[in-house]
Amino acid sequence: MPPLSEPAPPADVHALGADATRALELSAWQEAAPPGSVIGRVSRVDRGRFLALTPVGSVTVSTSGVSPVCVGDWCGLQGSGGPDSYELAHLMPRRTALVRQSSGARTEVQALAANVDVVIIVVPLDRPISRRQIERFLALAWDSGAQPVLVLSKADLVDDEVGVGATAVVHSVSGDCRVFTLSVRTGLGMDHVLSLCARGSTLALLGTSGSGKSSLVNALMGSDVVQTGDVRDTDAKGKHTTTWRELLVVPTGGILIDTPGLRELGMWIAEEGIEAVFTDITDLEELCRFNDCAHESEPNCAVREAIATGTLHAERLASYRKLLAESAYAAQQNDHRLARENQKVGRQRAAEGRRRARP
Ligand SMILES: Nc1nc2c(ncn2[C@@H]2O[C@H](COP(=O)(O)OP(=O)(O)OP(=O)(O)O)[C@@H](O)[C@H]2O)c(=O)[nH]1
Ligand SMILES: [Mg+2]
Ligand SMILES: [Zn+2]
Repeated sequence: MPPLSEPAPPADVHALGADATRALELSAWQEAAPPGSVIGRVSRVDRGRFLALTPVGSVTVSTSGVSPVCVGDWCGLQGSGGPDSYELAHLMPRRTALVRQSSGARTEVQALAANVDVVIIVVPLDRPISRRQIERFLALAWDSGAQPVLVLSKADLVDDEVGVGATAVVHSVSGDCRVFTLSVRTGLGMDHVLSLCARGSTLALLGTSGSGKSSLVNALMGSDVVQTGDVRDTDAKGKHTTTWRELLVVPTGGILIDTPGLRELGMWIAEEGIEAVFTDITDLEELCRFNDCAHESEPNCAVREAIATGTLHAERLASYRKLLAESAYAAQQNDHRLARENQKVGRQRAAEGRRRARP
């Protein structure tokens, strides 16, 4: 495991991204808590422990089993002397959470980051733009409750013509989300990111491996605090350089969460998040004659009419359907898993009952 960076202790919870309401909530907990308790924000989660930034510095908290916290969580910690002997005493309710379905045979919802205000989706201009991928990242971001922003990175690597073409493609799927171009090499667009990175704001970076997330972190931090990696010559894809999520305090006062490039986008997104990305289609659906219109062969279907007149691309309807189907499938898998677990508990209870019934 790489060495842990030791961040300077922040002066107060505001410096860790708390707004007035959150600060009140935190001090209410602190006042009722026993002496030696401290409030913290989770900055990194490892197996068996997590790190939290607190007004008294960075502390290590031991955990067992699946981590109860994720990066960005606010928590109350109970100290028992020494900087590394804290226990999790209270987890504050999450206002927003980036969640995805974890990879593997079992469908499990995994929180990636909590209490994020702005999700910066980093899309590199040095490889072909994938509308589908952007739609998925957008759905994940909208679903979290945070505000997404699309950043087209590495603008210095492409000529203007390519840049303009790529931007047009991105605008065809971005909906209400702001889009701007960035280069950490030339500084283009850095003023936009910096304006988002103000005190009281928490930003999380999302994007595929090699898209330039960690390079942006370093540019905002003003020094190389996280590792960046090369991309493959053949297809400009990254090599998964960042392997854990980390929360950092930016000199401008904002909080920044770097994340590893998501390997597979088989993520579970609630229907609400998907609908937020496809408001062009959901708006049209309201105009369909039947409110359960499947946009197949029903009469007076506004969606099919829009495709016929060219105001909506058939491909976009296909993306929308595909994401909704995936979401329904994942939800169903989740139900199956719960059902199986309930069955197991039921069997255990029955076995206990039988044992007790024996003389
Ligand atoms: N020319 C140029 N290269 C960039 C820019 N931003 C990032 N890069 C390069 O792109 C490569 C990948 O950057 P990273 O910041 O490591 O990418 P990442 O998104 O953090 O990747 P993972 O940690 O693997 O998910 C590195 O070689 C960077 O130097 C940019 O604005 N211009
Ligand atoms: Mg990285
Ligand atoms: Zn219809």
